[in-house]
Amino acid sequence: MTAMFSIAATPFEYAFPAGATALVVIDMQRDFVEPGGFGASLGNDVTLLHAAIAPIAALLAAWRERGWTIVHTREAHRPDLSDCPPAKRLRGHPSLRIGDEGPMGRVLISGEPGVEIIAAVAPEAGEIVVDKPGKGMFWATRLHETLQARGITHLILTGVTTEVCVQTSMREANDRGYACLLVEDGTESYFPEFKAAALAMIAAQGAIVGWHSPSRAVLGAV
Ligand code: C5J
Repeated sequence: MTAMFSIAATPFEYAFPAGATALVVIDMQRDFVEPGGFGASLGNDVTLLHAAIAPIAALLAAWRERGWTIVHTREAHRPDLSDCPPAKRLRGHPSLRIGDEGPMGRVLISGEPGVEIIAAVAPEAGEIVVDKPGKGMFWATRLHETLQARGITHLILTGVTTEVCVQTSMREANDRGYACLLVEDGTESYFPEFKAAALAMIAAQGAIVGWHSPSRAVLGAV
Protein backbone atom coordinates (compact mmCIF):
# COMPACT_ATOMS: atom_id res chain seq x y z
CA MET A 1 0.00 0.00 0.00
CA THR A 2 1.25 3.51 -0.83
CA ALA A 3 2.33 5.52 2.21
CA MET A 4 0.49 8.85 2.53
CA PHE A 5 1.93 12.04 3.98
CA SER A 6 -0.37 14.63 5.44
CA ILE A 7 0.57 18.26 6.09
CA ALA A 8 -1.06 21.39 7.46
CA ALA A 9 -1.80 23.63 4.46
CA THR A 10 -4.10 26.41 3.33
CA PRO A 11 -7.07 26.14 3.11
CA PHE A 12 -6.98 22.71 4.83
CA GLU A 13 -4.85 19.57 5.21
CA TYR A 14 -3.10 18.28 2.05
CA ALA A 15 -2.41 14.56 1.75
CA PHE A 16 0.02 13.20 -0.85
CA PRO A 17 1.21 9.70 -1.72
CA ALA A 18 4.88 8.74 -1.46
CA GLY A 19 6.32 8.11 -4.89
CA ALA A 20 3.27 9.32 -6.81
CA THR A 21 3.94 12.99 -6.03
CA ALA A 22 6.26 14.89 -8.36
CA LEU A 23 8.22 17.96 -7.33
CA VAL A 24 7.88 20.58 -10.10
CA VAL A 25 10.38 23.43 -10.48
CA ILE A 26 9.12 26.04 -12.92
CA ASP A 27 11.44 28.21 -15.06
CA MET A 28 14.34 28.82 -12.62
CA GLN A 29 16.26 30.07 -15.65
CA ARG A 30 19.03 32.62 -15.97
CA ASP A 31 16.69 34.60 -18.28
CA PHE A 32 14.32 35.25 -15.36
CA VAL A 33 16.63 35.20 -12.35
CA GLU A 34 19.81 36.96 -13.54
CA PRO A 35 20.41 40.51 -14.80
CA GLY A 36 20.48 40.91 -18.60
CA GLY A 37 17.77 38.34 -19.38
CA PHE A 38 14.11 38.41 -20.39
CA GLY A 39 12.80 39.31 -16.92
CA ALA A 40 15.15 42.26 -16.64
CA SER A 41 14.36 43.37 -20.22
CA LEU A 42 10.75 43.82 -19.12
CA GLY A 43 11.90 46.26 -16.45
CA ASN A 44 11.83 43.91 -13.46
CA ASP A 45 14.09 43.70 -10.40
CA VAL A 46 15.32 40.11 -10.70
CA THR A 47 16.70 40.02 -7.14
CA LEU A 48 13.11 39.69 -5.90
CA LEU A 49 13.13 36.10 -7.17
CA HIS A 50 16.24 34.99 -5.28
CA ALA A 51 14.47 34.12 -2.01
CA ALA A 52 12.95 31.03 -3.65
CA ILE A 53 16.32 29.43 -4.48
CA ALA A 54 17.23 27.95 -1.05
CA PRO A 55 13.79 26.41 -0.34
CA ILE A 56 13.73 24.84 -3.82
CA ALA A 57 17.24 23.43 -3.32
CA ALA A 58 16.14 21.87 -0.01
CA LEU A 59 13.08 20.26 -1.61
CA LEU A 60 15.19 18.95 -4.51
CA ALA A 61 17.57 17.34 -2.03
CA ALA A 62 14.68 15.64 -0.23
CA TRP A 63 13.12 14.33 -3.46
CA ARG A 64 16.50 13.13 -4.76
CA GLU A 65 17.23 11.28 -1.53
CA ARG A 66 14.00 9.32 -1.97
CA GLY A 67 14.30 8.80 -5.74
CA TRP A 68 10.93 10.48 -6.40
CA THR A 69 9.97 12.16 -9.66
CA ILE A 70 11.32 15.67 -10.29
CA VAL A 71 10.22 17.91 -13.17
CA HIS A 72 12.05 21.06 -14.28
CA THR A 73 10.49 23.37 -16.86
CA ARG A 74 12.07 26.02 -19.05
CA GLU A 75 10.28 28.67 -21.08
CA ALA A 76 12.06 28.20 -24.41
CA HIS A 77 11.43 28.68 -28.12
CA ARG A 78 12.88 27.11 -31.23
CA PRO A 79 15.71 29.11 -32.86
CA ASP A 80 13.49 29.81 -35.91
CA LEU A 81 10.75 31.13 -33.57
CA SER A 82 8.16 28.90 -35.29
CA ASP A 83 6.65 28.15 -31.87
CA CYS A 84 6.54 31.79 -30.74
CA PRO A 85 3.38 33.53 -31.88
CA PRO A 86 3.92 37.14 -33.06
CA ALA A 87 1.32 38.18 -30.47
CA LYS A 88 3.78 37.01 -27.78
CA ARG A 89 7.00 38.26 -29.36
CA LEU A 90 5.72 41.70 -30.33
CA ARG A 91 3.89 42.43 -27.06
CA GLY A 92 4.79 45.63 -25.22
CA HIS A 93 8.07 47.55 -25.28
CA PRO A 94 10.78 45.34 -23.75
CA SER A 95 14.41 46.37 -24.22
CA LEU A 96 15.01 42.85 -25.65
CA ARG A 97 12.39 40.75 -27.42
CA ILE A 98 12.27 36.93 -27.49
CA GLY A 99 14.89 35.82 -30.04
CA ASP A 100 16.97 39.01 -29.79
CA GLU A 101 20.67 38.74 -29.00
CA GLY A 102 21.35 39.77 -25.39
CA PRO A 103 24.16 39.42 -22.82
CA MET A 104 23.21 35.73 -22.27
CA GLY A 105 22.65 34.84 -25.93
CA ARG A 106 19.34 34.92 -27.76
CA VAL A 107 16.53 35.61 -25.31
CA LEU A 108 14.41 32.52 -24.40
CA ILE A 109 15.83 30.43 -27.26
CA SER A 110 16.61 26.74 -26.67
CA GLY A 111 20.30 26.04 -26.28
CA GLU A 112 21.26 29.61 -25.41
CA PRO A 113 23.00 30.32 -22.05
CA GLY A 114 20.09 32.41 -20.73
CA VAL A 115 17.62 29.54 -21.08
CA GLU A 116 19.64 27.31 -18.75
CA ILE A 117 18.47 26.65 -15.21
CA ILE A 118 20.59 28.37 -12.56
CA ALA A 119 23.29 26.17 -11.04
CA ALA A 120 21.85 26.13 -7.48
CA VAL A 121 18.74 24.21 -8.63
CA ALA A 122 20.01 22.66 -11.89
CA PRO A 123 18.57 19.32 -13.06
CA GLU A 124 20.47 16.12 -12.39
CA ALA A 125 20.62 13.02 -14.60
CA GLY A 126 17.29 11.19 -14.78
CA GLU A 127 15.13 14.19 -13.93
CA ILE A 128 12.46 15.34 -16.37
CA VAL A 129 13.25 18.60 -18.19
CA VAL A 130 10.41 20.14 -20.20
CA ASP A 131 10.93 22.97 -22.69
CA LYS A 132 7.63 24.79 -23.05
CA PRO A 133 6.78 27.54 -25.54
CA GLY A 134 3.94 28.88 -23.39
CA LYS A 135 3.43 29.96 -19.81
CA GLY A 136 1.72 26.69 -18.88
CA MET A 137 3.73 23.46 -18.66
CA PHE A 138 1.17 21.30 -20.46
CA TRP A 139 0.62 23.51 -23.53
CA ALA A 140 2.46 22.00 -26.56
CA THR A 141 4.42 19.54 -24.37
CA ARG A 142 4.17 15.79 -23.63
CA LEU A 143 4.34 16.30 -19.87
CA HIS A 144 0.87 14.91 -19.08
CA GLU A 145 1.64 11.64 -20.90
CA THR A 146 5.02 11.41 -19.15
CA LEU A 147 3.47 11.90 -15.70
CA GLN A 148 0.63 9.47 -16.43
CA ALA A 149 3.12 6.80 -17.49
CA ARG A 150 4.81 7.18 -14.08
CA GLY A 151 1.53 7.04 -12.13
CA ILE A 152 1.89 10.60 -10.81
CA THR A 153 -1.31 11.93 -9.22
CA HIS A 154 -0.04 14.81 -7.04
CA LEU A 155 2.22 17.77 -7.83
CA ILE A 156 4.16 19.99 -5.43
CA LEU A 157 4.99 23.17 -7.33
CA THR A 158 7.78 25.72 -6.96
CA GLY A 159 9.49 28.27 -9.21
CA VAL A 160 8.92 31.57 -10.92
CA THR A 161 6.99 33.65 -11.44
CA THR A 162 4.10 32.89 -9.13
CA GLU A 163 1.27 34.55 -10.99
CA VAL A 164 2.52 33.86 -14.53
CA CYS A 165 4.10 30.48 -15.37
CA VAL A 166 3.55 28.89 -11.95
CA GLN A 167 -0.10 29.78 -11.62
CA THR A 168 -0.84 28.94 -15.29
CA SER A 169 0.84 25.54 -14.89
CA MET A 170 -1.01 24.84 -11.65
CA ARG A 171 -4.36 25.66 -13.22
CA GLU A 172 -3.58 23.44 -16.22
CA ALA A 173 -2.57 20.64 -13.83
CA ASN A 174 -5.73 21.03 -11.76
CA ASP A 175 -7.86 20.69 -14.92
CA ARG A 176 -5.99 17.47 -15.77
CA GLY A 177 -6.84 15.93 -12.40
CA TYR A 178 -3.65 16.46 -10.39
CA ALA A 179 -3.98 17.50 -6.73
CA CYS A 180 -1.54 20.41 -6.49
CA LEU A 181 0.23 22.23 -3.67
CA LEU A 182 2.23 25.43 -4.21
CA VAL A 183 5.19 25.97 -1.85
CA GLU A 184 4.87 29.49 -0.44
CA ASP A 185 8.58 30.25 0.02
CA GLY A 186 9.57 28.20 -3.03
CA THR A 187 7.92 30.63 -5.43
CA GLU A 188 8.48 34.32 -6.06
CA SER A 189 7.20 37.12 -8.25
CA TYR A 190 8.59 40.45 -9.44
CA PHE A 191 5.43 41.81 -7.78
CA PRO A 192 5.01 40.68 -4.14
CA GLU A 193 1.36 41.78 -4.18
CA PHE A 194 0.69 39.51 -7.18
CA LYS A 195 2.29 36.58 -5.37
CA ALA A 196 -0.02 37.17 -2.39
CA ALA A 197 -3.04 37.47 -4.66
CA ALA A 198 -2.16 34.28 -6.58
CA LEU A 199 -1.82 32.30 -3.35
CA ALA A 200 -5.18 33.61 -2.15
CA MET A 201 -6.91 32.81 -5.47
CA ILE A 202 -5.53 29.28 -5.61
CA ALA A 203 -6.78 28.30 -2.17
CA ALA A 204 -10.08 30.21 -2.23
CA GLN A 205 -13.44 28.48 -2.50
CA GLY A 206 -12.25 25.29 -0.79
CA ALA A 207 -8.94 24.89 -2.73
CA ILE A 208 -10.51 25.60 -6.12
CA VAL A 209 -7.09 25.32 -7.80
CA GLY A 210 -5.16 23.71 -4.95
CA TRP A 211 -3.32 24.18 -1.68
CA HIS A 212 -0.31 26.13 -0.43
CA SER A 213 2.06 25.64 2.48
CA PRO A 214 5.58 26.63 3.54
CA SER A 215 8.46 24.34 2.50
CA ARG A 216 9.06 23.41 6.14
CA ALA A 217 5.66 21.66 6.24
CA VAL A 218 6.55 19.54 3.18
CA LEU A 219 10.10 18.83 4.38
CA GLY A 220 8.87 18.01 7.91
CA ALA A 221 6.50 15.38 6.49
CA VAL A 222 8.86 13.62 4.12
C1 C5J B 1 7.18 35.05 -17.39
C2 C5J B 1 7.44 32.99 -16.19
N1 C5J B 1 7.00 35.74 -16.28
N2 C5J B 1 8.28 31.97 -16.10
N3 C5J B 1 7.49 33.73 -17.33
O1 C5J B 1 7.08 35.58 -18.47
O2 C5J B 1 6.70 33.27 -15.29
